[in-house]
Amino acid sequence: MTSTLYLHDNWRFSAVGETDWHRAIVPGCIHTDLKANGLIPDPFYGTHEGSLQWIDKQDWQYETVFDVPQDMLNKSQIEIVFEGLDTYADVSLNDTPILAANNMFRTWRIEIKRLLRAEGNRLHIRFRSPIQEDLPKLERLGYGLPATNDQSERGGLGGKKLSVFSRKAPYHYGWDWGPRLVTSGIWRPIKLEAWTQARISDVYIHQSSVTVEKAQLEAHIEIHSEVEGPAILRLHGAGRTIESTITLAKGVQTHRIEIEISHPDLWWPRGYGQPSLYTFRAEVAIGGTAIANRTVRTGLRDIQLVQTDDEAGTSFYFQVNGVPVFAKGANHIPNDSFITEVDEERYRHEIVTAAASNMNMLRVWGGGVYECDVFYDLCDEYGILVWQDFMFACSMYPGDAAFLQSVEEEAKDNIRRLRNHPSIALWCGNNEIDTAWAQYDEHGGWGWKQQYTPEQRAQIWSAYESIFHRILPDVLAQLAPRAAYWPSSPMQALTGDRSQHAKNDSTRGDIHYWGVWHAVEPFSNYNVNLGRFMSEYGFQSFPELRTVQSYAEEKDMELESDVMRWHQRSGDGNRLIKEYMDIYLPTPKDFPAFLTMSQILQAEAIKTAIEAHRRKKPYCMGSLYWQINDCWPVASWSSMDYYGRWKALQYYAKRSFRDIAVSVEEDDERIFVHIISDGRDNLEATLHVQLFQFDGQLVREQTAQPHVEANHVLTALTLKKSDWTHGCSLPEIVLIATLEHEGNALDQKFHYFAPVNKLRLRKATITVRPMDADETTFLVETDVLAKSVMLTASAEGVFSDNYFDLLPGLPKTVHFLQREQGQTAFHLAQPGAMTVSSMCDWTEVDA
Ligand code: BMA
Repeated sequence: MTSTLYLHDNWRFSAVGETDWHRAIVPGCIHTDLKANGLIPDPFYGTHEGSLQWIDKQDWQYETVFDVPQDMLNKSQIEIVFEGLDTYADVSLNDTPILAANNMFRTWRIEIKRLLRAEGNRLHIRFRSPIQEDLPKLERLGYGLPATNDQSERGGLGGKKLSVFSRKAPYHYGWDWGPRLVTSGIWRPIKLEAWTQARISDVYIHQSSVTVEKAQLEAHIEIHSEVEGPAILRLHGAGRTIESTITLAKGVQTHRIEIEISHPDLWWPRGYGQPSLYTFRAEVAIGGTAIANRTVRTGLRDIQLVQTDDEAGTSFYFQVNGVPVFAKGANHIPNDSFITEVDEERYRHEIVTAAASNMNMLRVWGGGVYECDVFYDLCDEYGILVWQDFMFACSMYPGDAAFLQSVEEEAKDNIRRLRNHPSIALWCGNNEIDTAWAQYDEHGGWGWKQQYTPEQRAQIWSAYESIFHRILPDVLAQLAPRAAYWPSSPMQALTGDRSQHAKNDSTRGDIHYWGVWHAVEPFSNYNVNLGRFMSEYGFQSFPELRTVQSYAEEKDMELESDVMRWHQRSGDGNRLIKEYMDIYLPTPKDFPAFLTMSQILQAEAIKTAIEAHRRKKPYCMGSLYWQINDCWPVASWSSMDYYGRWKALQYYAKRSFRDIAVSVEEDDERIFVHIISDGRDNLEATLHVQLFQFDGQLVREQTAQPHVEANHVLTALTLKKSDWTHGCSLPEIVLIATLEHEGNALDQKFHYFAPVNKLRLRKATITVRPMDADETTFLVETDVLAKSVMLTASAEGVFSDNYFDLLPGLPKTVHFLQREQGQTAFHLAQPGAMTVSSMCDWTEVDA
């Protein structure tokens, strides 16, 4: 059997050329180690990042000394495994060089038995500065490559954008929501693995066909053997053991075992069924003794990306086990600039948040990292589908042989590591490069190609085609034959002509719609600019005051202060938030109120988009907003801040993504009440529509008994606006649509007849009363319509609902859920000190 020894102890580090050594934490990185030793200040505080740009210009060395137990030394093969080195790393063991690593995303395995001794082994890693390493590559190429988000100026490199030359997380070099902190270090585990005779190096459960009746699987079991001759190969799983006699050869070989499971427990995305999982264990035995084994987990499902022509264009949706799934979710970026700071609890908090927000998909965006195993394990467990980008974003890349080879190896390593995860629905080549370069549209794109000579252009595009149209799809087809590949997000189709590139009115492929925000278009444009699959759209906000206080002092609490501008990386971000706020919301009375109102603004924007996309199902089959999380405390498009604190948007998304949802819209004459079902069963529901004055007086009501068909959108009621609002003052009424099934409320939406800043809101007196002896559940009531009721708690956690509107006579019950370590990320708990307020409290409106 393989025995394993993690080499995470006794590490120290120093700057190359210096003699001072300091304690290091492995896995970790140079920035976190410098900080832990008090050698640099907190990189996220104030403007500290600016003074830390020297770190990436310097070479760093790490070393440890370790012993090896005798039983391990006795094995005939001893390998050292580096699951991730960031990035240019020269490794030596007992003064013999064993590895020169050059790609952060690769795994390295080296046989080292001959170099090992029982005691005092010295493992030394020298990390060459990624900046010094890559500058000559730029010189050699002779021209720069576009890399829109690379903040080279901040790094003291002028216009020299080096991110494209390294296979290293692109966001380390800065992004429009992230700092420039170019790390070096041992970012994933290092271990010794020792074995004799044979080792099972990989088990891939290939799903040849999966239906409700039958799953036909083929286990591909890769064995590394140093012996030859007969052996028994067994596969345990799904309540049986399949055994076959094999003949081992020396070296690496793959054996296949077929498995048939009738009526399998299928893996379903959240909302469609249980995300059932199966565990398979492969075992090799010689002469009656098991010598190697390996366990993997997977879920059985059939996933297809369906692109078929229809009268409107070409579909773009995921079909899981034969059911078309409307993808609801968000884009994910790395949870930290220093990825090793993200422990399992933080990953769990994110995935539990996604599931609790009624999402079923996250997109692992291409400017970050191929995520850690635990991220995908959690997605498997919570039924969250993954749209997986390869790590390329908003840049053009070199096409020399060494670079292409490195990309190919990186793709192999990561596909092999991740291909058993049932949650992965799609592999996508890159983020926004097809659209930015726009090869076939001379005047299209982001103005990149126009800077180059015809020869340079040809060279750059040829590198693009090698990576995204050849290497990545080929490797994927070899290693995960039934997985879907999409060359770039967004794109229309791989046509090789102008119609390849995405547009806001594309009737095929996916769309990133940024007209609202970057082009200051009105929120209502979300209703018209939508396509078959909305893989990005977004709107910024500020984090809450507590979070701002983690990086700013009282004197910085002003939009134009250096610190507030430092923690805003989208050029015009702060101005855009203000501009939109002037259009849609009343004026906040002070800075803390401004922070809160920015969250309401963002939430209102994204709610408009989500509901517009869902109402257009099945034409539109996906809505992933930009972005669920942050990598440091900052103003950004996130719905949850760096500390995992839910912004207003997270609560709005939870409501707008409900599996069975009500959505109200109006035109000049009519009010439409739609019911959107992502459910798998038909429902006989009850729909109440009631019109109230802000003082709680009922003006008019109507009830309907709609038949809600599974997985459909229905316009359940169309009301004549003039009849319904007759005799009312429009800024003082609200229409409330409530959908019920067998006495349970499925959804409730408030709809107003004037923009929020024109509503005649009055100062509300809101009471919050505990409903249980434990004081975890509360009844919230008001005396007059209260807009965006905000509850705060001194404990870290979330409320079951928040930032909701409240009408007299319609009290609301909420409970508090605390974050916790362990199996569930949320549990019912006391919120500690609470406050309650609503929009009138944050604006200049007086009682
Ligand atoms: C997109 C993303 C990111 C970016 C975001 C906000 O298009 O792909 O590159 O951070 O917009 O500008």
